[in-house]
Amino acid sequence: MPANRDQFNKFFDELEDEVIAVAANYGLPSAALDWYRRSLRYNSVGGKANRGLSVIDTYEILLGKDLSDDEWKKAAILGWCIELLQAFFLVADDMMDQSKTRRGQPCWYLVSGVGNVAINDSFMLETAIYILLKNHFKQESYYVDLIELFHEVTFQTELGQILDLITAPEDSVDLSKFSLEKHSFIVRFKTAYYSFYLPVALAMYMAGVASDENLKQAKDILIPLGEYFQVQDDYLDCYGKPEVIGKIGTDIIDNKCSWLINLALKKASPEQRAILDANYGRKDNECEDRVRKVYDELSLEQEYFNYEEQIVAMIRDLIKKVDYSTGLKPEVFEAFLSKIYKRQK
Ligand code: DMA
Ligand code: MG
Ligand code: MG
Ligand code: MG
Repeated sequence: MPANRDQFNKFFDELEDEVIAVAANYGLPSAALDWYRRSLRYNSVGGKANRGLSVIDTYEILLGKDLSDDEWKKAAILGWCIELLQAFFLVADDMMDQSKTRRGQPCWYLVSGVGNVAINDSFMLETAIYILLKNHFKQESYYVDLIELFHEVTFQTELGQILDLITAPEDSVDLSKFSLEKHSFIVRFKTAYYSFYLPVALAMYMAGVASDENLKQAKDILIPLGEYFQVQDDYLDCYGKPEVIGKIGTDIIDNKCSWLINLALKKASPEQRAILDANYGRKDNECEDRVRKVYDELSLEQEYFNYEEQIVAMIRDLIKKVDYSTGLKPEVFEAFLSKIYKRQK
């Protein structure tokens, strides 16, 4: 049975108390302890928690049985560590992107009285990961592996962020900086490692099947899968129904290095390219409509459908070719793929 979101969310209370207790042990005054608690809560809870939950689901598949209470708890702790990692990235990302809302509420740095203190808060969300790892995994043979994995995935995500930030600055449009190759690097690094590879790798360590070969096999499937997920996100930003995806797409107006614009740049005639150069990334709905019109002329929606069939066939093929004699299970990858294939939101 898939992990229960309410149970997972409720479990955060315990972990929050635990992290606060470590700060309290240093004698941190109560006003600062309250601040930390508020930041932990505001930024970690309230999302879909798909990444955290997938650690539990993957662990259960790898063990091939229902989880005991202790096993569930360990997986849930690592699940929350991913949610904390994401919270750390998002608090900083929203400041760098000058975003206004996140998960239906104001971005943390815009909450009254927070402002640039959010920079230190983002660091403290990251630190909470290592407090939890130490409290619960120090006695495990794979403790150092977990720490190294979090550090490596953090660095990979930061590499994706830096390329994203300098390729598509909000205020200066230069489409010559874009390419499908750059798009692939950005989305693999800023999304796929921490969202797809990390939950599976964590479950693999707990299940005792995290040999170098198995980790590589998992990565070789999960990174392309994560890239496909982000291409869907880019597609839905333009072609998804706002009432279904729950937001109005802003990639064209925001000068995003989206899969669609990169494909358009590749296919455009000189005339179409001129229209894209003059209208992409402008804070103006008429400019946005002109870009959309070029997308339609280039049949980008059909291109996306073709891409989806092709990438899914490739991923299915990769799943078939894995060596399952050393602990991996095809269901781990199939579960991810079936959750996202042809998703509408
Ligand atoms: C967010 O990327 C990045 C990380 C590493 C969490 P983004 O700015 O493209 O996404 P969003 O639109 O959610 O801010
Ligand atoms: Mg952002
Ligand atoms: Mg960003
Ligand atoms: Mg998007």
